[in-house]
Amino acid sequence: MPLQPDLDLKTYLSKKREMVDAALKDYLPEPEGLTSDLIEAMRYSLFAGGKRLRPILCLAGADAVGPLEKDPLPVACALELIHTYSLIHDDLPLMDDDDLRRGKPTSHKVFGEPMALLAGDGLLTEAFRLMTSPEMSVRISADRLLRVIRLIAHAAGYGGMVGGQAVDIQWEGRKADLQVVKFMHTHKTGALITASVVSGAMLGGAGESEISAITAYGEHIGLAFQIADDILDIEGDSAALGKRVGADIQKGKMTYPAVLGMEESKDIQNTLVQTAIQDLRPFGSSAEPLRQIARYIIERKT
Ligand code: GRG
Repeated sequence: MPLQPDLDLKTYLSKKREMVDAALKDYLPEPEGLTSDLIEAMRYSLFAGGKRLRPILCLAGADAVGPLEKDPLPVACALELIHTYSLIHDDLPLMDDDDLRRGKPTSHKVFGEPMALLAGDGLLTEAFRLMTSPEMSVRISADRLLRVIRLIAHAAGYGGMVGGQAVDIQWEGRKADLQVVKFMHTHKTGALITASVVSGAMLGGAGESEISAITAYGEHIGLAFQIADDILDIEGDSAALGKRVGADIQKGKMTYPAVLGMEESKDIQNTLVQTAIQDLRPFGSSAEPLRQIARYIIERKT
């Protein structure tokens, strides 16, 4: 896709989303045989209408450093599988106990708790199978691919998303300070967002200085994304979001607005986005999608 400074983000996002959706349909098996209910549950959440932000960040990270179009797709889709698994597990009664996600009944409401748990497990493990598919090793060197997989495993695991979720659960209903809330946000949400854009850049052939710049960008937008999510939970529209608002306050979750107030939280998210855009200074117009995505992250309504 030719990239220009006057790029229309809406068109860019919808083209990438279509590309990801088509690939996901291709990669996921059809429900059949004895495991058809499990596959149905995996597909239900995956195709429930997410924004596909993580795969798009992966593709945009690759676009920023090189003209490759197709190579990152299995990794981009794997990121969405991991994200979807985390949402299914997060919605379970033993965690956040939510009935609605992406505007639809949550997985356990439709398929029951055991099948929802297994659908999440199935998506997580399939992500790693996808990243190691022969398609990936045709043009990406084994060293580079291993580095990408290790990065994503770290971001999804105890050192990232799972670790952040554990701290989030342990601090529910307790008054946390900014240091703890920042830890939760950067791990629970920020880590996978950072890994998404960095993995794309790595697959696109980025050198070490480009990887450092993109990592800084990812960390800044990752935290901004979760602060925006905190704000949407207070000021957002539940119909547009496809989930109930006000849940954080009701569950006694520690958020940026709860610790710092709304005005300061908005100032911080704006500063984070400006910093993220500055992180991209080494890149030219090829990074324009990433610049615009940074702004979109705090302007979004869903
Ligand atoms: C259960 C291991 C485990 C982890 C859960 C990410 C997470 C950790 C829980 C999700 C809870 C939540 C609502 C976090 C806020 C940030 C977030 C990940 C929002 C949803 O992401 P979007 O807005 O969703 O990208 P869509 O539906 O567009 O894909």
